[in-house]
Amino acid sequence: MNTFFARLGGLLLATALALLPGWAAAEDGYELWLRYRPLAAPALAQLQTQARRIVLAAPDSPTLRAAVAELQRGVAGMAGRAPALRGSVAPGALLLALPGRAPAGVSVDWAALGPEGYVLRSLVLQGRRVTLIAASTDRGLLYGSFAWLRAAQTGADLSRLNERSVPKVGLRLLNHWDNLDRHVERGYAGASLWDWWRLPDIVDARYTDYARANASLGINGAVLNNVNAKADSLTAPYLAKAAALADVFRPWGVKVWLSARFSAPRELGGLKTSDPLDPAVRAWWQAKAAEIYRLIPDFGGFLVKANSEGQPGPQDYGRSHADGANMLAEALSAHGGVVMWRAFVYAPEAKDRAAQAFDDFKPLDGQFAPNVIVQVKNGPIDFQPREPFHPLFGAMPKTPLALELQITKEYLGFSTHLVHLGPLFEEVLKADTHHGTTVAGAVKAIAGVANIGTDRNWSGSQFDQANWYAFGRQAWDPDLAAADVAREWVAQTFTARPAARDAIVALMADSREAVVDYMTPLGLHHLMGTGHHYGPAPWVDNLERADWNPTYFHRASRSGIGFDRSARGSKAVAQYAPALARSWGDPRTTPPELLLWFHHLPWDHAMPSGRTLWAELVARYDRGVATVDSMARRWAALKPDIDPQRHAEVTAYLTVQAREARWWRDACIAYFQSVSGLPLPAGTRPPERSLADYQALQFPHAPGR
Ligand code: BDP
Repeated sequence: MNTFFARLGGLLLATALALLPGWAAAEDGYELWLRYRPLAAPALAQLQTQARRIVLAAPDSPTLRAAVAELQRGVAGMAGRAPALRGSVAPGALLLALPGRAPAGVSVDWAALGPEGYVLRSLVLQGRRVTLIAASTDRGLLYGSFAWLRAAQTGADLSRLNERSVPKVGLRLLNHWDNLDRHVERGYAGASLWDWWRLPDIVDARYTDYARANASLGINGAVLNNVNAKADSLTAPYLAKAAALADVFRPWGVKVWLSARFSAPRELGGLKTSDPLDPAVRAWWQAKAAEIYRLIPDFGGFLVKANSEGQPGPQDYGRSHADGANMLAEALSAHGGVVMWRAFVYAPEAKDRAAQAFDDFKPLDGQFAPNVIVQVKNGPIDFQPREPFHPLFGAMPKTPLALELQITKEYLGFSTHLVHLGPLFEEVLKADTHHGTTVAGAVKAIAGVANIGTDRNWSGSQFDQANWYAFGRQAWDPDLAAADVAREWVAQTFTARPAARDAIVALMADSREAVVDYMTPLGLHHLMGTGHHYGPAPWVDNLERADWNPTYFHRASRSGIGFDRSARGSKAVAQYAPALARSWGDPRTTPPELLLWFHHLPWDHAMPSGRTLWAELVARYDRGVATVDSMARRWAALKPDIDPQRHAEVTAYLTVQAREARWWRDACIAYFQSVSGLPLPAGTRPPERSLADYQALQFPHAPGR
């Protein structure tokens, strides 16, 4: 072929690809929400005038350099040319300013910004229109830079910025349940990112991208290893490996933390005991802390799971949780470190598993050292599709608390089911404890059990990235609406076109209630299969511990269903503030969403809908299935708006989810019907298979165990 035409053809093809909204690039999800794809007019022209150069009114530092590099990368991606670093204020400058360095005319209440807050402001300075990014620290500038990039990517008017943001909760951490062999407990996104074997010599470039992504959300710490910890993490070779990661994370404001095994003094130190009151044990931890801080001067501290599910702890020596936590706190305090002591405890002899953490920890209020934070799961059982908030929130006024959320969806369909967690996070963060504060207002730290692994898309599915995103953004500002956060994520990740963007946001919003409906409606909980927690197994009643059995939680019989936690039952409802204890203690004033969490009721109990409880249960299972079907239809209609690679991927996942929502519905209805002995409500589709068929399904190799 004539070379002229060949060239012309190539040119036309290149032009056509460039016109597609960013689809020419591989869309495998690796770039997360930091894609920085070319903007279209008029946003493009605006960006070009608003980001012509970067001017620094701040001393050089690795964090400042990270901020500048990210701004340059973002603008280069969106506008085609990176803004140069220049010394003087000129029109269209992005001015990064710290107190004492800002040019005349900049007026900011620096102190009110604290160590992490920032201001983004469009203003006229010395007669020139510029954008000010101001903060009290270089970390604040980093967060402000990411906020500006978010504004640019989501289509905000960059000439009229006026935003001030200060995080409401100081510690915002990911908890990685990662083992040293790279298996991730409850991980559904591949292996652990941390290549402990090759560290510290080989430092994967992905560690930087991980830290960038966290910094873009304001996540400022990462616990690297599983709460079911091995003492090995505290040995010199592993500390050197952790230090190498800390070096990568540091410019991005992400501190390294470690889960500490309570029996380490015996296991590593050769001591005869790990008794927290033993002077040699205390000395061992002090020396260990000093060793860690020599390697990692900004080490965050320890996360500890003690006397929980077989882990060692102070009670092995007749000591209390406070004794154990305070000993570690003492070792860390000289270095500014913190102990996150988990309250996830339940003993086989407890009458009601949901009640135990409160019973054990509430009496310890006031006994913890100031640098201990008690870390409490969002609900009293274990990361279910819906739980009431944990009664400890607001009930330990003298103890700093942390809220532990689970981003990895252990009980919500792993990374296969599209379930957006923003609404779940919002529900708990904004819950009114009736102790004069919301849950978010009652905590000093928010931790999220990470859903991150070596999968190209980081989280196992495209939409699971949104759960990492939502966690970070809602931890930074718990007052944000989950839907607004989802809108930001969609605009940066899939499309900023309003109709398509909002359709995706609506689908995400529906997904949370859908999973509650098709798995555990009306306050039911823990009906999942043994060990793996994936599919339905409400019939299981033969496990080693009663409180691992689904039958323990739903208590269904011929006469009714539900766990009675009212005054007639376990009385756990009395752990809530009086106003809540009253309303949740009475089935007539308990919201249907929590009904069977707190009450055991006859199958013919009349529901607000006019149906019997039995008919309502079936209707909710049906509604869950119908919602997933509608999510799949709505996604299919979005095909023209989404790049082919990710559209196809999500479609495949939704197909699995639709099939498995039916599995959940059919297996649960088949089982509950076998117990209630009631006919299916008129017009109900009977389960596809027999109860025995569902009961026979086994999943010995499910991931994450
Ligand atoms: C449960 C998980 C288990 C964790 C435990 C915990 O099934 O793998 O070790 O919680 O939080 O959700 O300690």
